[in-house]
Amino acid sequence: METQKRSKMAWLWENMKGYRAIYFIGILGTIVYNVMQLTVPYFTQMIIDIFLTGDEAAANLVNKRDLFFQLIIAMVGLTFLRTLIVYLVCMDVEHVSQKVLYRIRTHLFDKIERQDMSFYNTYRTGDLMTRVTGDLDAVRHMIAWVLRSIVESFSLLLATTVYFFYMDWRLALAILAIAPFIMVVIVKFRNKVAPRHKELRAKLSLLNTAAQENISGNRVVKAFAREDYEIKKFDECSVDFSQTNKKTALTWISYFPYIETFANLMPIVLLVVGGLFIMNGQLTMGEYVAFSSLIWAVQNPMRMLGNIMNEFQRFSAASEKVMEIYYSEPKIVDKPEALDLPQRFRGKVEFKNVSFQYEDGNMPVLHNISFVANPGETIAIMGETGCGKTSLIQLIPRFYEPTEGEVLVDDINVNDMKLTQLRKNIGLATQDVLLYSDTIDGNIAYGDSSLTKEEVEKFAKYSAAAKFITKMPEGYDTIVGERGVGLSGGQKQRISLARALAVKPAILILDDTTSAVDMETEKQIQHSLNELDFPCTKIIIAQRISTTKFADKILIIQDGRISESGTHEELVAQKGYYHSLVQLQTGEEV
Ligand code: DUT
Ligand code: MG
Repeated sequence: METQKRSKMAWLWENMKGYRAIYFIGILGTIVYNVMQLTVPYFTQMIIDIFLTGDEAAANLVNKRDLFFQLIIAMVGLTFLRTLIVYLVCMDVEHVSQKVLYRIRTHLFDKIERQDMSFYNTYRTGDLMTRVTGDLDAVRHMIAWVLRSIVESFSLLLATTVYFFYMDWRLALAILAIAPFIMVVIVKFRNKVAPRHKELRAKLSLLNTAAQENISGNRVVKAFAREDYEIKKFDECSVDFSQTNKKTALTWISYFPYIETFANLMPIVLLVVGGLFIMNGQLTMGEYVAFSSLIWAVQNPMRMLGNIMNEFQRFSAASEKVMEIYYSEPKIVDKPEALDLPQRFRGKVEFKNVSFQYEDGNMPVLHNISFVANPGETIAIMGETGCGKTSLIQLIPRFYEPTEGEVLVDDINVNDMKLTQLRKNIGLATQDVLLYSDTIDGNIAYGDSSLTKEEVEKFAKYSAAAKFITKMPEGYDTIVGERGVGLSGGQKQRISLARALAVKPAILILDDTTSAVDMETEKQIQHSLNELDFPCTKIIIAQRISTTKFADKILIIQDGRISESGTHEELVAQKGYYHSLVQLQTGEEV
């Protein structure tokens, strides 16, 4: 996989393109303000050695008064300057991190949006949500904090080391001899904490999925009075997540005493070795104070490293998830040699020996399907639930590709067409109606936002929706969908039909779109479908004879095979499945 090929840091670096220079300035600033930390102890050392201790201290205080004040002013001035640099650096890296975050997020959403149908069968919404929110934040944190902290720790450590060696290399060596022990502890910690973060990330995704599914599926929960059960289930996820969180934190806590012990040994070494050196006259008092006031600059980076390592592992676990989507490619894409067909299609649909199996399925769903729908014809598809009707029509807009055979539109294999050109010619009303949280007007005009108000109303009339829409308090401006006014199943179906019609498709596909409307309304819809003011081939999945009766051809699907095909009269005469359906629905002997 591509994810493995590219390292996480290289990926991050790639996405920092255009901001690398200004990020580098921030990093440079970080080095500068950390090295500047050494100036205060340096001046302090000078003040002590010149004005406080030594034989000439009293005389110097009189003779070199100016120098004394200059040193004090320099100390204060540099402190202010340092604060200013810290502020600017923080602004700088924050800016870069937000820009990079925005770039990755946009790319990620783009990827998710363009994925195949099968992608959505694989990934759960809650998991995808985690990737575009929490995981991305870990990536941002890497740029805004982790990398900067690494530079901060190392520049401080390095500068202090150099300064220590400059003052007295023996004492410096004695203090720094402790550092390797701390490093060993930190590497051990890293190995322990890495799997914890992976686990934590997985638990977070489960938690988000549970929340998302419960919120969007709350009606089902209510219908079955399963609130308590779901609350308990969520609580289990929640407890699990917080326990894993605690475990991760405890991992650090269990290593912390070792690091603290080693870090606290440093001042003791200074006290003992430094004390001996002063007594022997090898070290001035000023130097001792400088050592002592800078010992934190060695201790702190050591302590920080644990934290940095922790955050680094969080980034590592999160970026892996982000990169998986970042580099994912939909399988169903335009071929490089795809034909350019900008004209409106005539609307001929042909299946030639089509067989199909879902990637994750273990059995073929469609077997050897062949039929032709000529431009303008109406083809009805009927069959028991689960026989493969929806699967069949999903091959026309190339949501999936047949495992065998060909699907042709206007005598061209759909695989050789450009996806947008193909799909622009198809109006589809799916079996599960999904409306957006938008006005009714906005929902109907979803496929073509240039639609005028009059046209929207016309299509609402075609789908027998105009009457109930005008009765609503705000008519076409009523907000529907998640937060809006509730609609009945049949009302939703009719809006979805209007939406499919509004693109004036050459091929109209209706998947059980009138199942929830009453007979009378259905009749109206049928009438207007015959009177459409644009040419259109109709492929209609339905259960009712009344819907399919007047079709040019009726296909009966049984277990993924076409078992009967012909007009109403022909099929009734065959006395097969269709015939029994007619008897069942009309209650008459025919
Ligand atoms: N199936 C899958 N994966 C999917 C969708 C469906 O394996 O993503 C299976 C389930 C079923 C068969 O394919 O056994 C046919 O499903 P389809 O949805 O095509 O059936 P239908 O004829 O549309 O049934 P219904 O009338 O209930 O809508
Ligand atoms: Mg179906």
